[in-house]
Amino acid sequence: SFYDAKVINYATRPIRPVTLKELIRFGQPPLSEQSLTQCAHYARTELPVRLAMRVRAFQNLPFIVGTNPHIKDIYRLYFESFDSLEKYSDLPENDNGSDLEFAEKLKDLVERHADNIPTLARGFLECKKYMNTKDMTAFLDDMIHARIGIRLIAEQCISLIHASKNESEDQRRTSYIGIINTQLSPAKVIHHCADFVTELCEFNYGEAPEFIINGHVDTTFTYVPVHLEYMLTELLKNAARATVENAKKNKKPIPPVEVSISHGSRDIGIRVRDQGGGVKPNDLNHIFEYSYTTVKNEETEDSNIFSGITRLAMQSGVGGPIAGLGFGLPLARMYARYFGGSMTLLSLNGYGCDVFLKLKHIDESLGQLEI
Ligand code: W6P
Repeated sequence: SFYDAKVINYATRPIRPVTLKELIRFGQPPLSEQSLTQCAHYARTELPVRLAMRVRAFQNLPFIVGTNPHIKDIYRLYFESFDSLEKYSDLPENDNGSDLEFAEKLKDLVERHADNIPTLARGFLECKKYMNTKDMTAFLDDMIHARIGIRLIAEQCISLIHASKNESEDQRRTSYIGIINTQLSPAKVIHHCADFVTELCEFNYGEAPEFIINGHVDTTFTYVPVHLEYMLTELLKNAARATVENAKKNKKPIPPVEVSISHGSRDIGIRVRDQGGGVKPNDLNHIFEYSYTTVKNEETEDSNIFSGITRLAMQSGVGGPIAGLGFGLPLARMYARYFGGSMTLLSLNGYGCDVFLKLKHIDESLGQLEI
């Protein structure tokens, strides 16, 4: 059809990777009309291509999988988003009269895609008998990776357009360039996440471990704060849950969770150390898999969510947009890897776990990082 041809036309264009350096350059204060126009132009031309590629990825799923209502919903959402942004892609580069309207459009898009991952998780859980684990994992890895890039481009553009429309003394003084913080303090983010997890944990279990934060607590680096918050919340939740459950099981007092920060020559390192009893060797290989991949027997969705390994990858018992679907840890590692970092878990079986989160100083390798 006419629409298929249009999608294919866009989906087969090469994506133009943007470096983080460039994302920062777009918004280097003082914000000039020209750099803003460049950012808006980049978003207007790049997002339809990336959205069209997502549409094609859905179209290439096995037919029966595409008929699942959850998956069909997300497919439609991508299709509609592509369709609504495509008309902006042909505007001349210096036509910035419609920037605010475009920013509103992007905001709407970002909001409408907010629940994609839990919805996809449910969809694939229902379809797992029609698709092999390898293909499903590849689809989800691809989808989630692309989603991170699409959201970064959209949110940077929204943020810069709004900043330019109400530029004040206040904004000129902050360390933010769009959604990027050039002076992000790991210690502060850890404190913030630890407070949140403590509350969650007390609500769930009636008690919570103490969080000890040490190492290079005064260091700062350039990073996307929401990414770091997501990863740390995920790690601290898992560490806290293992710690409390293990202490209860052994009728022992709850030991602290220790979070250490290092500022190395290439990486910012964060080690989360718990005494939660560790992970069984058999489960260790599955801890970063999407939950459904570890479910071997034909269980109902509910019993699957709350059984076995899924519990490890589960967010907390309450709230959280992806609670219970076992996407928390694979997603956290995806964020870590996005800018060249890593997330590794080591288990001292019977005692506890160390998780090493390493994030590249983007300041020092700005040129090579692509989104
Ligand atoms: C555990 C399992 C886990 C996952 C992620 C982070 C910490 C921990 N601790 O026992």
